[in-house]
Amino acid sequence: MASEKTFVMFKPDCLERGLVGRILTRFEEKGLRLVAMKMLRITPAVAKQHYAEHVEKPFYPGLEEFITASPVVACVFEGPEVIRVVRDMLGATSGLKATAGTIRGDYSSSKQMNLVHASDSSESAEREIGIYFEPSEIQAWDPTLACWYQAPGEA
Ligand code: FUP
Repeated sequence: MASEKTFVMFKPDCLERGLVGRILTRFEEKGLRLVAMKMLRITPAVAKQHYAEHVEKPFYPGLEEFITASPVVACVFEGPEVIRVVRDMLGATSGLKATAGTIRGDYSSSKQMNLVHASDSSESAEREIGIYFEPSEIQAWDPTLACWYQAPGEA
């Protein structure tokens, strides 16, 4: 299984509620490889780029106000099937619908304030990583303990 990369973003509600460490820990404990991370404030222009498919929707103005309201933490994780694995860990878009045990199911009660964004396909992962990171900001590394997270040939 080829390794892939996904874009993950801790949204303003996650920072305001002090949940970045707790949720990042879930990704680390799962064994996902962190290869890039930065804190930034999303501008309205970047919000329109990130949420291009939603700009014309009625909920977009509120979404832009929310996503630009406080800083975010943007990350890239790498691993086999990591795009699907992270989406499964997040759960459904609305925290009210997300299954208990998922990140949104455990910590969110909102559709808009759902704490964490993650790419939903390899095309969106490539596009979203390109919005937030230069190629030189992404680390290629092999954690020493990687051999205790996956058997030879799995990663
Ligand atoms: P997801 O892929 O689960 O993050 O969700 P979507 O791509 O469907 O939506 C993007 C963001 O728009 C979500 F994180 C939350 C927000 N949203 C709303 O605020 N209201 C809606 O009715 C739908 C989505």
